[in-house]
Amino acid sequence: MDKVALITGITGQDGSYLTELLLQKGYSVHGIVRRSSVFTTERIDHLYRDRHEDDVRLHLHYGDLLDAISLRRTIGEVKPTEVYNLAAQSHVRTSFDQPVYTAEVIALGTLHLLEAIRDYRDTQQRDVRFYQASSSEMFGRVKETPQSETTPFYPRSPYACAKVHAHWQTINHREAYDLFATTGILFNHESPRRGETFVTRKITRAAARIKLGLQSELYLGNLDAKRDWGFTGDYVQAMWLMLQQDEPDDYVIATGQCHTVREFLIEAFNHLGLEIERYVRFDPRYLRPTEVDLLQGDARKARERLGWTPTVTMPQLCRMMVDADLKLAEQERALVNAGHCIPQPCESIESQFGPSIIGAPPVREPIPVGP
Ligand code: NAP
Ligand code: F7E
Repeated sequence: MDKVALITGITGQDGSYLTELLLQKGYSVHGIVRRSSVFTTERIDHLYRDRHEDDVRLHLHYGDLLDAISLRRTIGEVKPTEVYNLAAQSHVRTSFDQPVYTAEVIALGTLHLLEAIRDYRDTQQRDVRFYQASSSEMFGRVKETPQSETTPFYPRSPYACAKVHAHWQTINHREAYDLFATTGILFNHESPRRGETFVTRKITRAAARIKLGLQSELYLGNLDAKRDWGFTGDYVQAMWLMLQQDEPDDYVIATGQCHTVREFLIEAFNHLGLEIERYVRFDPRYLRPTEVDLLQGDARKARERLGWTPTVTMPQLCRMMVDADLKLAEQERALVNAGHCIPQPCESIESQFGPSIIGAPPVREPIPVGP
C-alpha cells in the first residue's frame, strides 16, 4: 500500500525535518498549515515543488487543530496511513501567558484529531497509525533521574499539563478503541531551524550576531537549568521508527547526557572566541513561575526495541547551530554594509512582550558564568 503521511505542525522545526525524511522514504506527505497574514512555510520551502510539475509528493492544506471540521475533512480527502501530531503552542514560558489557548490547542486539539481518526478508521475500514508528540516537560519536578517511560509525571507549566492530557488521551484511544496510537516522549531537541526564542537558538543566534557587530548584548534567565539536548534530525528518525513497529507503545527519546544552560552558553561563546562577561546580562522576565530544574532521559527502550541511538552530542549540536547562525549573520552584515535595514531578531522583539508575572528590571552588570 502507498504510504501517505499527514503531519500537523509541518511548518515547525520537527515538521520540516520529518517531511524531509518521509519524502526521502518515498511517502506522499500532506501538511496542515494554519492561515496567517504572512507565509509561515520558510522551513519547508526548499521541499515544495510547483503543483504543475511531475511527481509532486508534498501537499499543504489549510487547517487548525482548533477547527475539528477542517481536520475531519482533510483526513477524508488525504486518506493517510500515518498521522504525526506535531502541532502545538510549544513555548513553555509563553504557556504561562496563554494557558487556556495552550490547553485548547494541545489538549483539545489532540482530542479532536484522535476522534477524527477513530471515526475515519471505523467508517472507511482503513488502518491509520497515529504519533503523538509528547514531551519530557511532563516529568517536570522529577521524581527520579534519569527519566524513563515509567517515571511519574509532575507537570510544572500550563504547556506540560496540556501535554499530559494529550498523552493520556492517546493511550486511552489505544486501549479503548484499539487505535494504533503511539507516544514519543521526546527530550529537548534542537537544530539550526529551532525557533529563535528557545534558549539554545537564542544563544547561538546572538553569539553570531555579536561576533559580526550586529548586536551588543544578550539577555537570559535561569542558567542553572539542566537539559538533555539532542539533534532534531536524529529524533524524527525515532518518530518514524515508532510507527513501523508491530504494536503501538510509548517511548522516551533522549541522549542520556545532560548539561546546564550555562554550559551551552560557554560552548557557543567559546566557539566564536567571545567573552561571556562582556555581552551576557540577566533579565528576570525570562524566569518562569515554576521551573523544570533537571531533565535527563533514559532511552534504553528505544535503543533495544527500535534500534535507535542519537548521533550528535551537545557540543557538536551547539557548534552546528553557531556555524549556521554565523552564515545567517554574514548575510545580514552584507545587507547592512550595503545600506539596507534588516529586521530585528526574534529574541530581541521577544523582550518587548512583558510577561505579566515578573516585573523586575533587567540587570546591567555582567552575568556570573563561573561554575
Ligand atoms: P514548533 O517549531 O513550535 O512548531 C509547532 C508547529 O505547530 C508549527 O508548525 C505551528 O504552526 C503549529 N501550530 C501551532 N498551533 C497550531 C494550531 N492551532 N493548529 C495547527 N498548527 C498549529 O515546535 P517543534 O519544536 O517543531 O515541536 C514539535 C512538537 O513536538 C510540538 O508538539 C512540541 O510541543 C513537541 N515537543 C518538542 C520538543 C522540542 O524540544 N522541540 C520536545 C518535546 C516535544 P505555525 O508555523 O503557524 O506557528
Ligand atoms: O528553555 C532556560 C529556561 O525555552 C530551556 C520546548 O521545545 O523543550 C522545550 O522547552 C531552559 C529553561 O525550552 C532563557 O528557564 C534561561 O529552563 O529552550 P527552552 P524548554 O522550556 O525546555 C521541551 C522538551 C518541550 O516540549 C517544549 O516544547 O532554558 N532559559 N534563559 C531560557 N529559556 C528561554 N526560552 N529564554 C531565555 O532567555
